[in-house]
Amino acid sequence: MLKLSPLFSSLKFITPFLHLRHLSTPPRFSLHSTAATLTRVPSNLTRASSSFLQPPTEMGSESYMFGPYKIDAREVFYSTQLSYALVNLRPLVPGHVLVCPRREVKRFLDLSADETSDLWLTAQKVGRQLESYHNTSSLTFAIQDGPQAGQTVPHVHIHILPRKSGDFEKNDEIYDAIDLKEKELTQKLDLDKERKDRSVAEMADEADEYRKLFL
Ligand code: AMW
Repeated sequence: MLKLSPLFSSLKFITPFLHLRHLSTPPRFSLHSTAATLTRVPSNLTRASSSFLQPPTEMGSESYMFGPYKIDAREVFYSTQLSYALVNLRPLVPGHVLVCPRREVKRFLDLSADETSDLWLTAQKVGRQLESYHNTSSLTFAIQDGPQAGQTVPHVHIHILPRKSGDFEKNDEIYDAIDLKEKELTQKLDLDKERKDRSVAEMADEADEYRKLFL
């Protein structure tokens, strides 16, 4: 059975800080408009039929790169010829996963039409399964496209986060949590213990569970 990181129990600890952060430093932009931008799916994709989705590929011996990181194949739970989905090293909520193009592309704008279609259709498929698996009722899809948008790994990735009532004090605080830099977290929140990288074994266990959802 999937064992969840102790980080999840720290969310209530994170949220008061996020709340204070809003009070002390007014956002330079509306979180609502950011959320809308982050989650907007290209209109041509809303009409796409599932036939555009590349068929799933066999997994096992393949190698995957996530920016500069070589990803252990055991952490990947779904893949097509153009995209793959992996569990997160430091998930913010249960089921926080990433969907990436196989090609190492830094910016969303650099994806081909086929890669863009496949990436979002893969995200849709993964999101549907994880929402159900985690017994949640909503999903956050987010891309931080470029370093000034908060991207820390220079390889396009869609964050998928199953959401449920009360997971964050205010819904949009999830975007702050995605954006918070490691340094800021360790300095201000002393979350070293909770935020430490998960082991390959723990991530592989989670990926094993999710892989069964796509058989
Ligand atoms: W970004 O700030 O670039 O939008 O998000 C990077 C995400 O990638 C974070 O959620 C982080 O936890 C995750 N991450 C970083 N390195 C790895 C890795 N080697 N394997 C899985 N997830 C990773």
